Amino acid sequence: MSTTLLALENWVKQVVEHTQADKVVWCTGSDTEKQEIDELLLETGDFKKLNEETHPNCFLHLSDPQDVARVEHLTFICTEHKDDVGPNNHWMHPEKAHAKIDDLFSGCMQGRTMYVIPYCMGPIDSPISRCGVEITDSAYVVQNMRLMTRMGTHALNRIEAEGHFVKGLHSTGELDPDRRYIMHFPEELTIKSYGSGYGGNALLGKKCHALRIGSYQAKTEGWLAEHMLILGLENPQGDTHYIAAAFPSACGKTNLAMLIPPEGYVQDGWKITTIGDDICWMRPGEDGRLWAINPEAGFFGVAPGTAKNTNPNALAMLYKDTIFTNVGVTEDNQPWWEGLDDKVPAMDWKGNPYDPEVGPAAHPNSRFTVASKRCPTYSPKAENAKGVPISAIVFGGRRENLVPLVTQARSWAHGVLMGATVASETTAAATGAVGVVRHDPMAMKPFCGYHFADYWAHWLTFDKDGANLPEIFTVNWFRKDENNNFMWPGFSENMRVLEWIVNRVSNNVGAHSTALGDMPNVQEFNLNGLDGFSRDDLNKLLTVDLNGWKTELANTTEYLNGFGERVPDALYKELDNIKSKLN
Ligand code: GTP
Ligand code: SPV
Ligand code: MN
Repeated sequence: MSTTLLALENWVKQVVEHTQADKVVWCTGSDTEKQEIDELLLETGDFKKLNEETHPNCFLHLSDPQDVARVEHLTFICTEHKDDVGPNNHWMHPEKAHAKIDDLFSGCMQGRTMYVIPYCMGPIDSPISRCGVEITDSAYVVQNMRLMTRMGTHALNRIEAEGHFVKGLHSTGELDPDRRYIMHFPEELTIKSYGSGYGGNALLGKKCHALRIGSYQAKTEGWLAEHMLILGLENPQGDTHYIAAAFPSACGKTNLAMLIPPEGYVQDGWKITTIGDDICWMRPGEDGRLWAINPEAGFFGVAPGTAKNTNPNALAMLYKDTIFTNVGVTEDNQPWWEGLDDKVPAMDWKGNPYDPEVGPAAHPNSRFTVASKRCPTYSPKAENAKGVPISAIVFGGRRENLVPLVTQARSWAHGVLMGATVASETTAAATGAVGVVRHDPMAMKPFCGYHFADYWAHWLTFDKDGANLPEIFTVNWFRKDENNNFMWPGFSENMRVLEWIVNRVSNNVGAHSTALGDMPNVQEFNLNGLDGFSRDDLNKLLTVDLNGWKTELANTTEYLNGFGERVPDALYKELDNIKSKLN
């Protein structure tokens, strides 16, 4: 027996019996364990060693080509009542779901090793943190969980003391897309995932626990589990504001979280520190503010587009102790992806000689896994048990037209409406068509574990006596001109928008009111040192296209109507208010 917790011991025994695993390994999180599993992965070919001189302790993993992204059509929320999951989720009755997936798990680990990974989402000593145990037959998953969570003995100690945990059962199965399911049982705090080894489908602490199960728990317990980065922005006076921002998958969270401000800002004393890049758990503190932690301990970031000029902090952390998944490699065995530099890769992500006629060297959703502490701007505050107080919440999406660069909500309820009505172009982070505009409220479309209407109602409950809530904003870095070029330079220049946001929070800058909300006065917006971008250009990014917005709001109304009577009246009131201002 490797635990004093009977519930855990019994569950592990039962899984061994059911899956017929050959061998059970209880993960401790030790360095020796890491090395042993690395060696095993090298032996099986699941890891390939990268250039030890340029990239010490870095490995390449190439997935099955049919298993490279989240599979939303195979992801289910399984609750007693169908109504509870809403039109935003696929539903299956728990009894049916268990039967279906248990059948797949039956005997699936014969001849395989089963790893038991106790993990803690959030700092080990934080009351906001929550623990889980993932059982998996994938050593690759173990090595990713090692970087992405606080796993091993410390987590097990906390689980044994608390007596409860989220159960996550995972097997790569046959990696057959027709024998694949990602199932969540929020009422049982249980996850079962079969047939995929890819990130969000397989690292169960991340989207499955921290967002789908987490959002369900957060609703019942009075907190928020969100698909948000958290950054600290220190101004030249030395005050730090924490900003949480929700953008859909592959829409810029990692980049913004570790942004290095433009030269002039750095000289003036502005500084950005990183708390998290994907998930934020926050709850009201005694002072009425929302206090947030990053439940993760690492970054599972998009590789393509990561370069010296876009995200130098990411490059600085990626030359060591990193797992690369589905990238290409150069002749001298260095990881390579589109946008990195002008080298020509030798091998593509399928392990074939690189041929630009065939496709990109790196899969568009290729990823790096690296510990947060490798990030040069990683903030020691990320380890705070209490979390950090949030001054501003930002919602965003990828929209090539219509949506302005930045807008501030008039109130909390208006901000909740803004979040609820975000639409964004789909990306390679999930299987399916790319570039299709779809509604993605609060960037949670694939991740909210219950009915969206109840989720918006939950958001609205935070506005109560004694609350000291963050200001809410929307942004869009992705407007394009008639030549299909991005109109806003983005990346480090997004600092200019962050400056406006914190100045609004501390009442240091003006704004003008529009139908959509408050927007920067073009003359006041800091464009110092930004070559090739004029006030006219800025004006274009801040214009409200009245007719375009009338159509957008008609779509939005139809979308909200799709959630039926559970949609809070307050959202319709805010929507009507915008409509009347547009007329
Ligand atoms: P997930 O990990 O899937 O949740 O994605 P993410 O939201 O963290 O997105 P990430 O920061 O990895 O960016 C995704 C893609 O968008 C990358 O290819 C980036 O280079 C690109 N990107 C990020 N920020 C900007 C920006 O400000 N402007 C433009 N044009 N592209 C950006
Ligand atoms: C996302 O898709 O939002 C990611 C990657 O952050 S995954 O782990 O697959 O969810
Ligand atoms: Mn994400």
